[in-house]
Amino acid sequence: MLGSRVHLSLPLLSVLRQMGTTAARTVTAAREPELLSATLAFEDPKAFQVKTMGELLRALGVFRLCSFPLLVNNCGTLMSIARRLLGKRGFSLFVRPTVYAQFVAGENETEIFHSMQKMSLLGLRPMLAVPIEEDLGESTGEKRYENNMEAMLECVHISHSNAWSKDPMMQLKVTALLSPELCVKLTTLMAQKPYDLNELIRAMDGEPISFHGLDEKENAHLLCGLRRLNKIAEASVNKVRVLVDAEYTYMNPALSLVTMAMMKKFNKNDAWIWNTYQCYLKESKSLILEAISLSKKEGFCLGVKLVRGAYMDKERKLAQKEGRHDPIHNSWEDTNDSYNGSLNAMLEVISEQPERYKIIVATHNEASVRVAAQRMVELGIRKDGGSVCFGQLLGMCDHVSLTLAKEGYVIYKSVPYGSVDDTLPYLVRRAQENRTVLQGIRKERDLLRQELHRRLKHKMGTA
Ligand SMILES: Cc1cc2nc3c(=O)[nH]c(=O)nc-3n(C[C@H](O)[C@H](O)[C@H](O)COP(=O)(O)OP(=O)(O)OC[C@H]3O[C@@H](n4cnc5c(N)ncnc54)[C@H](O)[C@@H]3O)c2cc1C
Ligand SMILES: *[C@@H]1O[C@H](CO)[C@@H](O)[C@H](O)[C@H]1NC(C)=O
Ligand SMILES: *[C@@H]1O[C@H](CO)[C@@H](O)[C@H](O)[C@H]1NC(C)=O
Ligand SMILES: *[C@@H]1O[C@H](CO)[C@@H](O)[C@H](O)[C@H]1NC(C)=O
Ligand SMILES: *[C@H]1O[C@H](CO)[C@@H](O)[C@H](O)[C@H]1NC(C)=O
Repeated sequence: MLGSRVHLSLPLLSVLRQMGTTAARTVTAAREPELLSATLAFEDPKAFQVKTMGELLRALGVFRLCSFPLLVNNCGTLMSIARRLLGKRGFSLFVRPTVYAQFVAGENETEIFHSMQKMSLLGLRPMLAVPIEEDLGESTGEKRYENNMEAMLECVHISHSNAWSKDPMMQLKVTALLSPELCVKLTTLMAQKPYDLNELIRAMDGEPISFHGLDEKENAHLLCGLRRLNKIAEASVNKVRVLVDAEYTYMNPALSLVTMAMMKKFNKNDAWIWNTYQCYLKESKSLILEAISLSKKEGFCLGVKLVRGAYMDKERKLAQKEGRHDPIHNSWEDTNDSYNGSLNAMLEVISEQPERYKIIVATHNEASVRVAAQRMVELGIRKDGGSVCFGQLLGMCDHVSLTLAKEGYVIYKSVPYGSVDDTLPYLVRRAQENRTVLQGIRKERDLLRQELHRRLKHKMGTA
């Protein structure tokens, strides 16, 4: 008995020593899950040894800016005023070396190549994202959507054609290929009478289906949009996993509809198309359970990107304005519980069929990451098996990502690329992520400072 305990603990002990903890002596095999949380303490400033001095200082500066609530809460307005006052070039001169460099990989393949290569050396995998964003009233004709499709096809190409791509992923925004207005209309129509997945699939293959409730023009646009989605899925299947983003509640059902159709068509043997679930929504848990049972009924593999959700303020304001009930959980704690519940539901089906169900735990929240890692041990899910992976955004919480990579977990960094103007709405949202900004980043800032001090001391010691 004692022998087996010692045997089981040895590899963990050595990990603990590496991480510099002293808790090792109390180790027993029965307490393995707690041990694991000790190794995932995310308190090791060594994670930042790989950063250059410039990167270290930049990160500290940007996070310092993010710690002023006044600045953060009005960041959208400030950015657009600065953009108007300074003009495109002047604004770019100011934003590029700071906020942009922190959160965006670059404008084109040449520029992103460097940062991707470095990431892959650290054991991080890329999840490229073309930040094309649209909300209602911003769309302009079929040509624009065709251009967006070309940009996404290029993203598929960049994602899988380089040495740094290992089982690559990319993000896809449906509203870049199908007008947000139509997505809203489909959402309303679906509530009255559901659409048939098979009809959508036939439309993807080019059949001129006429969908109920749409006029001729809308129907034609839907057919074009479905063909665009089909083209991207065909280009990426067996090469790049495509993770469809969740957006606003008044269009999400339509986005899920086309995503489910793509899953049914392309996910026969493996999850190439994934859908996103936002746990800040009161209905998120039932949506996930629905997706699981649909995948069983229709026989497709299900990939899930689990996030808390990025559009809280806008959703709340809109619901208030329209006198609807708030679709977002009442408190952060409720969102947190909801995340835990959905995570658990997915991990349980994964432990039964890891080849048919996959999840990316897309969060910067250390507690959520630890809970996931703990449940994986309890359920016997392999950390390097690929059915459970983790995701963080480029430039955010590198201490979490680098620790996970070091511990052998599969970890992706979401990497947006594009011009300053195209990535602006994305940058504004990053600054506004309250909790992460105010808590997680505070810790990252402390770790960055420790690393800075260590280097300065080292420099003075050798000088
Ligand atoms: C790889 C990746 C992909 C992503 N894709 C998407 C996507 O497709 N769609 C999308 O919407 N977002 C997406 N995101 C963004 C994600 O939603 C945010 O990064 C996330 O909300 C931040 O939460 P957290 O778990 O990292 O941090 P935490 O700090 O633990 O949580 C902050 C989040 O909790 C929620 N919250 C905060 N206060 C309250 C409150 N008072 N009441 C209720 N809820 C509250 C909000 O969602 C807030 O963003 C993605 C993120 C990553 C890393
Ligand atoms: C990539 O972008 C940079 C900066 O805008 C530019 O200098 C460079 O010429 C571009 N390279 C290509 C191949 O487009
Ligand atoms: C959030 O949820 C996790 C489980 O996912 C839990 O460990 C943690 O204590 C929760 N935090 C709060 C503040 O409720
Ligand atoms: C997380 O969810 C699981 C299952 O729903 C539950 O057993 C567990 O107690 C939850 N953990 C926390 C910390 O809430
Ligand atoms: C979070 O941001 C919102 C607006 O973006 C703001 O009203 C709120 O005060 C912020 N919360 C904290 C704790 O800074």
